[in-house]
Amino acid sequence: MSALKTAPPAAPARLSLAMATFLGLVALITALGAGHLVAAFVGYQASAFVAVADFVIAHSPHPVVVWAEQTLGTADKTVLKIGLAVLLVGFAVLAGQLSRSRPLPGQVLVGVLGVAGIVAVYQRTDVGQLALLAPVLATAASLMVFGWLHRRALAPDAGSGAGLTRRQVLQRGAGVAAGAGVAAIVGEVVAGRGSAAGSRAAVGPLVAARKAPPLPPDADFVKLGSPPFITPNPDFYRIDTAFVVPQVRAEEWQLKIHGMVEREITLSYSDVRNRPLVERTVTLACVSNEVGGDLISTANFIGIDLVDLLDEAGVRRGAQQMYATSVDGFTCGTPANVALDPQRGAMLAIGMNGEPLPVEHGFPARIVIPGLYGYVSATKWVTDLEFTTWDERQSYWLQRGWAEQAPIKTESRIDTPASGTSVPAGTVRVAGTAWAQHIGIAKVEVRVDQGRWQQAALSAEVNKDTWRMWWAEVPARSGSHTITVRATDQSGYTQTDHPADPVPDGASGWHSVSFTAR
Ligand SMILES: Nc1nc2c(c(=O)[nH]1)N[C@H]1C(S)=C(S)[C@@H](COP(=O)(O)O)O[C@H]1N2
Ligand SMILES: [Mo]
Repeated sequence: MSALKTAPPAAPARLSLAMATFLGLVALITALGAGHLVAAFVGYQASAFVAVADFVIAHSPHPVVVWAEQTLGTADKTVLKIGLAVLLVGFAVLAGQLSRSRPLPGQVLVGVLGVAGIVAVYQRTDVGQLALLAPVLATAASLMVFGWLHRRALAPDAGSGAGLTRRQVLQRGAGVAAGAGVAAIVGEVVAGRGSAAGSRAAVGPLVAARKAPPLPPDADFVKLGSPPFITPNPDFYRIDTAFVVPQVRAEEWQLKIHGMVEREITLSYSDVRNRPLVERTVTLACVSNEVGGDLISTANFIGIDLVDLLDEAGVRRGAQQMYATSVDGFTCGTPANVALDPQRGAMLAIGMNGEPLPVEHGFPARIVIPGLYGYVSATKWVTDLEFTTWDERQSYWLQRGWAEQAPIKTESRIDTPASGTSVPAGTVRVAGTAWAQHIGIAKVEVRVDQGRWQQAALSAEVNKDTWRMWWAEVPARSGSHTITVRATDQSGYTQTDHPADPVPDGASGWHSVSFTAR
């Protein structure tokens, strides 16, 4: 019977509420710090906080966004950030408290949040696959730290072997949190230095001397099922060949205009910015858009008139194409006569819907030329414009078999009802959009099954370079039906029903949608 002289302090079977909460918060701080650091290298928008905030913005119902903008103004983003922070702290506290006796329940909650972060980043169109590393590593770090501290806090023989005293756990936890804080700051510095985000944030508001005319109230029929007239920046379709979004800082950006010109011109960002800016409402479309597809969006672009610059450069006769090069090596050939046409409204754009161009849409500067598919007209991160002949240079997509001339085809799309849905039988409301950039839409017609064509109501025309919304009511007895749309443009041309693939110069054909009336 030997008495134990030095009994090890008994390990708690359960963590105190305070300790459990502490561990939850350390796990949260670890995730945010690690995520922010990794995101600085793989894409700023992949940082959990940024991704989740943008996800909320993109998925908020339209009326909520309008309400937030009207009541909170530019403070809406701040309110959102604070709200998210409160929510995350709440989750962290909950994760901690669920795990008073075992780490597993809290880890499951952290894991669920991690998966949500991964989905939010995955759904983004503006970061590459590599960006998934940020939420993945953040979740892994958080799970490890949580499990490690938890086991130490509950382990027997605290203070001597595997276990730690309460004080030691607090010290280690605080140390990890401080490390995560440093990681976040390093991430912010790296992102601010190496990426365009910091440079973009410093640009400030862009105000056009010549603003686009305000939209008429009946420019869209959102309530009836058409898309909103102006596409919010986070929803604007994105197409490019960049795996990682090019990071160009405005201070370092230059545009050179050369080749078959009288005078070479080199412009800096402030050269562009300090000119009187013009704003134009333009609908961009991608040649890869299938019939019924959504690679088409509209924005108010702010920039300068390209013709003014080209006049200063003095483009020589005989120049056939404006061959544009992006920092990432992408090239794009625009017919010179289109770029030089004063009626066309070609722009060197630096702003989009009141903000500097989003990084993924070409910050600091891009080309926007109404009426041509993006691959021959809309170079993002543009740094070089060379006037040359078609023989001399072959742009990226021309080398891959796409057409040299690529005016956007007159097309139309049904947005409501969605394909495969059921609606009450009787009168069915149909709505959508139609476009014939630089010509203008004259008429949109719909028909049910093989019935007669019926004219749809059109929204007010904003300008000929933008899409136009339409709606109609059609009869439908109970059963399955197909509804079809076709547009006629202001040149008198009616959309062909001949289906064509996007290659080589854009898809054609009538869009139709099947639905069931009950
Ligand atoms: N640098 C660069 N610019 C580019 C592209 C690209 O791959 N790289 N794609 C073009 C294509 S095919 C289209 S449709 C438009 C899309 O512009 P958005 O992503 O802003 O919608 O950008 C054009 N500009
Ligand atoms: Mo495109």
